[in-house]
This record gives sequence, C-alpha cells and structure tokens, in this order.
Amino acid sequence: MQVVKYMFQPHGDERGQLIALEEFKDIPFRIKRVYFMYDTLEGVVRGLHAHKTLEQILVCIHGSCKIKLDNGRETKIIPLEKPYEGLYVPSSMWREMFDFSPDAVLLVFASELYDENDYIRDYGEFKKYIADKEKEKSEGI
Ligand code: T46
Repeated sequence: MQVVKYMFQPHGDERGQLIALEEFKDIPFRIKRVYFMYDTLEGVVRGLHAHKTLEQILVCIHGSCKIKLDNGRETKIIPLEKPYEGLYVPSSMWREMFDFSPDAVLLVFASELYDENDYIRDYGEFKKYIADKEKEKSEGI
C-alpha cells in the first residue's frame, strides 16, 4: 500500500510559523468540509469505518496520534505528529485513529459534505465491498 503524505510549506519568520492550504494546490480536491477532534480520551480508538467516495487529508496540528490504514489487503500505521504533514486517506480505505496525546488536535479536510450513507461501519461489509470492486475491475465492468 502506498501511503501518501503531503508536506506543507511553512511560511516562517521571526514571529513563528504559518501554513496556508488552498484547494487543488496544497489539498488535491475541492474542500467541502473541515472538522477537527480534540480532548480525545486516553485509550480511545476513533474511526473504525471506511468511506465509499470521501477523500480526506488528516493533519495533527497539535500533539500527536496514529492512523491505521487498511485497504482490505494490507494495513499500515502512520504516526502524525507534525502540523506541516498531511496524510491523504482515499475512498475505500478502512481507518482507525488511536494513541492520541492529551493535547492532540486532529484537523480533517474532506472532499464531501457529511453523509452517513457514505460510511461502511462494519468490517465484514468493508471486505465484501473491496472484493466486489476488485471483481468488477477484473471483469472490466
Ligand atoms: C473520518 C474520520 C477521520 C457530524 O455531524 N458531522 C461531521 O462532519 C462529522 C465528521 C461527524 N459528525 C457527527 C457524527 C457523530 O455523531 O459527529 C459524531 C462523531 O462522528 P464519528 O463517530 O463519525 O467520528 P470519527 O472520529 O469516528 O470519524 C471521523 C469522520 O466521521 C470520518 O469521516 O474519516 O473522522
């Protein structure tokens, strides 16, 4: 599995750092929604789902956390601990967020508005979804 990380350009000077993100330039899609999570309790695992169409960029702008990505064949764990690093999470990818530091703020840029119908929240269903997609692809559908 290829993990895609974006390294954002900090505009630093003697006052500190600033990062600006523009759609189609720094973020590879139209940004329809931004959300963030904070005050995550110790030991909590968030996510535990995949999306059918949603693409996202995750940035841990304060503190640290880990992201587990699972494409149905392989899993990878990616630590996020720099405010200038963005992790791209494509559609059809199971994700889990865990190991949040008490001060972690995880900011997410999303390509779509919130839609519960886009979620696959059952792991067995996710595996079937991936298998069906691969079958369609191999049959040229
Ligand atoms: C994802 C990972 C990285 C809304 O009302 N609007 C929203 O835009 C979002 C994201 C959530 N909500 C509500 C739905 C739930 O009642 O907020 C509550 C918590 O959402 P959820 O349990 O889905 O949160 P996570 O952290 O498990 O997952 C979120 C995103 O939902 C998901 O798309 O990829 O972060």
